[in-house]
Amino acid sequence: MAITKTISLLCLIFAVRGEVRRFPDTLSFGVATASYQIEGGWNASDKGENIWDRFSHQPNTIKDGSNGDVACDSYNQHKRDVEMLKELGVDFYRFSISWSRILPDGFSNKISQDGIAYYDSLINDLIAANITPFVTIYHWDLPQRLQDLGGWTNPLIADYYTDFAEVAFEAFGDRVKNWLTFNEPWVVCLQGYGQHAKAPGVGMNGIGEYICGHNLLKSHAKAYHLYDDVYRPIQMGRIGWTLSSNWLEPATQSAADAEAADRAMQFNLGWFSHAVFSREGDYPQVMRDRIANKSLAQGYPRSRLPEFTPEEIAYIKGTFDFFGVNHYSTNLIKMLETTSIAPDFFLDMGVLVFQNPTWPGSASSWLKVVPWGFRKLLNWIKESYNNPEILVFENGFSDRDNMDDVDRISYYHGYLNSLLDAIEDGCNVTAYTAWSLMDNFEWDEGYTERFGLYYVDFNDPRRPRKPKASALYYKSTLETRSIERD
Ligand code: PNW
Repeated sequence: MAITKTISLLCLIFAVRGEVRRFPDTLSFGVATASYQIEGGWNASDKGENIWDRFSHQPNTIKDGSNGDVACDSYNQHKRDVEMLKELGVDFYRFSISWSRILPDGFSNKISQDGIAYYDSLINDLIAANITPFVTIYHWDLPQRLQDLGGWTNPLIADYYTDFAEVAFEAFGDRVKNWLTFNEPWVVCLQGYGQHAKAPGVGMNGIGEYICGHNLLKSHAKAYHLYDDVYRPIQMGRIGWTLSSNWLEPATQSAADAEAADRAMQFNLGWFSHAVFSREGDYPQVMRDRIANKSLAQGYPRSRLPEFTPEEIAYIKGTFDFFGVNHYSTNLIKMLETTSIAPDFFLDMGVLVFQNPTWPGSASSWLKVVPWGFRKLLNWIKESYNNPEILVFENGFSDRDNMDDVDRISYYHGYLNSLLDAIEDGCNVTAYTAWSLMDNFEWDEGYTERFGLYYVDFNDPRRPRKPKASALYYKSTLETRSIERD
């Protein structure tokens, strides 16, 4: 069989190459998914409509015209999911809670008992299998009714979000000890509110993303404080969030490009990390200055980037128990200053973002294989924020339709080596998460890009899952807690 052949070939290569690198005992391994991408059951029981239901049911929003109505059918098949997690031998499973499955109208006056029962059953099965649940409270599926009220641009969303988080702490916090408030606010705000690419597709470039980000930061802080004040003393868990970041490498040795890359890091990771993890708090100075200056030049009476009060800065600063990061790829950055009447996030940033065409690609246009960027990113976080505990919550590779996924294996092999390099550099990384347990609904790309360790047949109504070669690679890596040096 092809897969067995691939595995023995890899073993042979490793055996010839030699040196084994062990992962520290302090590093735990998991896999991740998200509710809308795997659950299906979009209108099961009393579940309410969310922005991805609405968005994907409109024509011409999703590349292959698909949606997450059924997805991987995990709403009915979570027992099989737990079987797969056991087969892989992971320490933890990161999944998210669908807000409108728990609170059909978005508000906490009405709690769905079926929704609670679904996650109860999943959590109980995980704990019985000795797999630690890591729960993302929000992974992009806002209740549509709350979007009708402005979604993340409505300042009251911080209250509604914290109400939802409280329902989750109350219902699951006796067993769930690891919480993430948000997955990738940068993508939520930039692609959902600045651009049209992702739900709700507001497309208010240079304005929508900043308002979204402002309210999202406040929502995160509010939920953190609620947990810290009320639930931590009784439930004794930890809470943070996970931010996406590519590594941004200067395209040339010039001082201008070094400055441009630095600025791009601040507009990407820094937009959401500076307020929470830095000593000073607030948005990065370079963002505040540039957006304010450009806004005034464009005739706006105030900056398009909203301002925090000193009280808000203090309230948001330090709201973390760890630094969560999702990492996939690397970009090259060149200085590019242009003026424009139209507000635009990328012109605010003022750099050119591109990739080296010789870097190996994937099924996703933005995802090139650049393992060394992972080490640089982890070191950047270590240097910028006083060596925090880092948990990597996503890392992975996309292809199209492939059981014998040698390119995914080589991606993981390269990135795990780079992770070990970073740990040897002194980065305090304690968790690594592969995205994803199985192929799933890849947002606006539909089912055209597959990230799974398990293959899912989306043409079969039973959505059968089969381990790819990479699942066996990950399993053996977790068994031996070691890899071969690259
Ligand atoms: C993440 N980029 O999104 C999400 O958390 C997952 O839900 C998603 O399936 C996965 O990565 C793969 O895309 C990203 O443009 C979206 O760099 C875009 C980027 C990175 C991550």
